[in-house]
Formats: sequence, C-alpha cells, structure tokens
Amino acid sequence: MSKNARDRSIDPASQEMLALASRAGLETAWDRLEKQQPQCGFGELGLCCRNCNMGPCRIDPFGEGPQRGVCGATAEIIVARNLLRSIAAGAAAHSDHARDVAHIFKLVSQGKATSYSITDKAKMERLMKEYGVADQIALAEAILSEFGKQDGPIKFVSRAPAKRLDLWKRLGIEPRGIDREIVECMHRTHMGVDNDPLNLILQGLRASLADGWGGSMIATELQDVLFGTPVPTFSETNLGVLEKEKVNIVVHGHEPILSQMIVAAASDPEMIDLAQNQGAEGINVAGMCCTGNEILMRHGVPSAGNFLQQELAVATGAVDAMIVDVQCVMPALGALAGCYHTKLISTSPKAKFPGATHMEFHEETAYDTARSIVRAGILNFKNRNPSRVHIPEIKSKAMVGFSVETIVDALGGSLDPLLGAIKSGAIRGIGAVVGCNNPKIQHDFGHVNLVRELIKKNVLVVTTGCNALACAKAELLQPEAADLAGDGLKGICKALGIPPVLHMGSCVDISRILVAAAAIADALGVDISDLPAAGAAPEWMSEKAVSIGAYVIGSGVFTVLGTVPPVLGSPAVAALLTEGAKDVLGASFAVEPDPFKAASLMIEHIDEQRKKLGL
Ligand code: BF8
Ligand code: SF4
Repeated sequence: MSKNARDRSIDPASQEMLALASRAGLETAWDRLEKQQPQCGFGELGLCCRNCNMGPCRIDPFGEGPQRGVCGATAEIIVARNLLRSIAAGAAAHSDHARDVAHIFKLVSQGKATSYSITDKAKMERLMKEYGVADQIALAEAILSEFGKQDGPIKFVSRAPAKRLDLWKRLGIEPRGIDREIVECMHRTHMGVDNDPLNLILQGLRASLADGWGGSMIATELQDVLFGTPVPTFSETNLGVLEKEKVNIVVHGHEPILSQMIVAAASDPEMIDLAQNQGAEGINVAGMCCTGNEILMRHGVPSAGNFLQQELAVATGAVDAMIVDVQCVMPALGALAGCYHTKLISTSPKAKFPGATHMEFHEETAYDTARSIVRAGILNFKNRNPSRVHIPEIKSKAMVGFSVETIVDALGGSLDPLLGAIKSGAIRGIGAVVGCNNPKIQHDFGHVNLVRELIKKNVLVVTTGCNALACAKAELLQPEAADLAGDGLKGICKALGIPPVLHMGSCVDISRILVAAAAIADALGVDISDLPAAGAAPEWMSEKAVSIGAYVIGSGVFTVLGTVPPVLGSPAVAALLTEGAKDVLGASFAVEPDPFKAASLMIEHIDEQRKKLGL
C-alpha cells in the first residue's frame, strides 16, 4: 500500500480505498487539499473581509501593510464578524433542518403527510405538557412559532439549570426566536453596523444557543416523536457493509425525513422482487454521515462511514445509488459518480449538485418518491461493472442508540448510579467528543486516539456525528471495548453491559448531551460549568461545528478543538475565546491538534472540577 494512503487515514478500509483511488487516478478531498497548498494565510487567520464592495480588504498580520479595511475595520472587528457569520450559517443549517421536521410534524398532526406517523406518543405528550398545550396541532404550532418568535426566550432554554439561565439573562444572550438570532447576526455583520468585537461575540453565543437549545433540540425531539426515541441496537459500520450481490443504496446527508422513507421503501416486498428480477440478491441500504447515524440508531441500518468516506464509497464501484439531501455532501461526488455507474440522486429543493439526477422529495408524497428513488437504484444495478467492484472486507460491530431516556433506563431508572460512580471516582468524568473529519488531520486519528485516551483514564465518553462513526469503526462502541477502559469505568460498563463510549446520535443530537448535562448538574445542585466534564471536536471542519462549539462553551463546557479556527489574526478575539470566556461563561476553548495532549487537557480540567466539587 502506498505510504500516502496510510498517511491519510488510520482506518484500514479507507486506506485500502485510498490506495485504489490513487492507482485509478481518482481525485479525493485529500488530493484537492494538497492542490490548495499553500492555503490563503489571510483566510487562515480570519483577516480578510468581503462584506462590502469597497473591499475585499485584508489586514497584514505582520503589522507592515494595511491595519484597517477601507471602512476602517480592524483585525479585531473583521475576525469577530467572520466568526459571527460562521456561527449564523451553522445555526441556520441545524435549525432549518429542524424547521422541516416541525413542518412534517404539523402535517402529520393535520392528517396530511400520510407517509409519516407518530411513533413515540409518550414523548409527544411530554412535549405537550412542557409547552402547556392540549393537542398535537397546538404543539406543532407552538414549536413552529419558536422560529419566528419576536420576544424570547425559546421554550427549551428553560431546560438549562437555573444558574445558567440567570447567567444568560445577565449577559443578555438568552436566545429569542431562532430565525431572529440568525438574521441579527447577518444584520450586525453588514458593513457599518456592529463594530465591537465583544458585542459581536455575545450575539454569536446567543445565536448558537438558539441552535443548541433551539433548532437542534427541536430536531432531536420531533425526530424521536416521529421516528422513535433510539434504544440500544447492534449494527455494523464501515465500507465493508456494502454488499457485492445486492443493490447498494447509500443515503447521505442529514435529514431522517428522507432516509427513513428510503429504508421503508427498500423493504417494500415489491421493491425486493424488482431487485431480484434484476439479478440482485436483495436491497442493501447503508448510511453515510449523520443521516446514516439517524437510521443506524433507530433501525440498526449499517453505516458505510463518516464524512471523508463519501467519495471512497463511490470508488468501491458497488454503489448503485447515492441519495443525498442537505449538508456535508461534497460537490465532487457528481464527477466521481460519473466515473462509475453510480447514480447520484439529489432530493432537496435546497441542495442541487453538478452531475446529480434531481428527484425532489415532498412531505405529502414522501413514500411514493422514496419508492421511485429506490427503483432508480435497483434499475441501475445491471449497469454495475463487476470487474470494477472492490469492497474492502472490513466492518465493525457497534452498539448504538443511547438517548438520554435509554441511558437512564440502563442505569435502572434514575441518574443516581451514574452520580454515585462519578462521586466515587469510578467514573472520573464525562467527555463529549463530537464533530467532523477534516483532511488536514489524518482521517479518524484525532477521534480514535482522543477517545481511547479518555476511556483509559476512566472518562466516560458520549459521542455523536462523525466521531461516533470513527469510534464505531475502531470497535470502541462494543461492550467488549470496556476492556480498553480504566478499571473504574470498565467495572461500570461490564456491570451494565454497555460500551465505554456511548453513541448518542447525529450532530443535532448534541442537544441530547445538553439535556443530560443539565440533568446531572441539577441533580448535583450545580451549574453545567461546575461538572467534571469536557468537550472536544478533534477533526472539525464545518460551520455547524462552529455553532456547536459556541453553544457548548456558552452552556458551560470547556472544549478542545483539534483544528485551528480562523481567529488567530486577532490576538484579542483569540484571547477572549481561550481565556476571557472562562471568567464570564465558566468555560472556554483550547486548541490542540495532538489528541493525546488534548486528552490531557480535558482530564486536567475534569480533575480541577472534581477538586472544586470536593470529590
Ligand atoms: O452534522 S460531524 S462532517 S456529517 S457537520 Fe458533517 Fe461534521 Fe460529519 Fe453530520 Ni456534523
Ligand atoms: Fe473592507 Fe470594511 Fe467593506 Fe469589509 S466592510 S470589505 S473591511 S470596507
């Protein structure tokens, strides 16, 4: 195998496909990153501004060239504005996803979107109680009104511990309507509006809180209501889940309102018959990225991998259809699919891709469209060139589906055993490790090594998104992985039959981690920032991750980032995020690309918190 493939990923299935891609002359994200070198130094530092047409402007980081944009904006202002815009984009992505789920929930309540139904009625009733409404339609309307609400705060904010709520109020960052906060970010960053870095960052926190405790939480809650609250389930992950003799349909993107329907359509007997008539043994649906996490944890549908494996899946030559909706779908896929028989099918009116066939998905006709899409995949099976099929025989078993409800169940009905274990030190603390892949970091290296280090030191890990999939592939989501944990954590996991790394879902499901953190803080009578807990995003790349990072520290959790955010062009903003925030929010960021050092930072923080709590 070429050294290149080994340098690019630690995952053997990905290495195998990277070697194949390079032999076949196929271009991947790693190649494109190389071609981008050297990347723009101003961009890396956050020092360029295109917010008006007197620009583009850039600030010379060496102090020799211009220190102000044409309007007079300084490095501080430009860096803070750029950061705010990234948060707004990330919060918009999560929240617009949530809006679509809420919209479907409303249609279901009105008896319109007949392809969908209510699966977790008890959860829906709990939400009705929380919102103080008497029926389902009223709940749908109340939730939808969170987006356009003019005066806050949004409902789920009251799930935060009282001390946190007070702090948000005092700082003036209690989120009002979700759309309002995002629009305000765009307004404030327009030329000549908000030019105070601190004021800009406070608005960034508010918009991000509207994501974490708003958009993302709404998505999670209503997806559970519609599709079921996850319970522990076993499945498999990695490219080896693709099957040579079956029609392979990969669902990639983020919204389970699509992937759920594809899963249902693919198990339709008529579709299976059709697949068999076409010479296949059946239909194999596999997930990719977060929509993969959604169906993995709810239905045990195997996942073909995380973000950087989307191109590698196509390169197996065995994918008959890759169905995409929104977010984290590389526009490179169309051209790559064109080198194979693979049909790339886009489905969202919001997201079209070069080289894709567009089969638009609508709530009212969801199941019929899903059947047409699955049929297109089946009919493409005969176009597969068997001599070009190469599926790595590598996959890992994983136990997934740890919703907060499930964790409480696994603990015997209350958080007390967990609190007891934290108090006794058997569990040293909790590490929330989340986020993307980024070819700037060897694929999965940051994720897997950080998590291994944490569990070794008795830190229970909760995970979502691409980290969850990295851990699954590295066999850390199996109960047997308890053997890799320190003695205390190992004992607890063995007693409960759970892995030391708990898969809590997709990226919007980081809201589950917030709910869990709030419950633990409440049980201990402290704020979230007092908990022996820390977060990390070892390989993050997306703007959603910027919003997540902001709401996580805004909620009081110290967080280590594995790739450098574009803020170093302003020492003042960088200091605010890594130091100043601590005094105000009780939490701040650290940047540490080395996962072993990152684990040490998290553990140091956890130990400090333990000491403060007298544990
Ligand atoms: O929402 S972790 S690469 S797939 S952004 Fe994207 Fe990042 Fe993966 Fe999921 Ni989240
Ligand atoms: Fe330049 Fe100011 Fe316009 Fe930005 S807003 S492009 S710094 S003039």
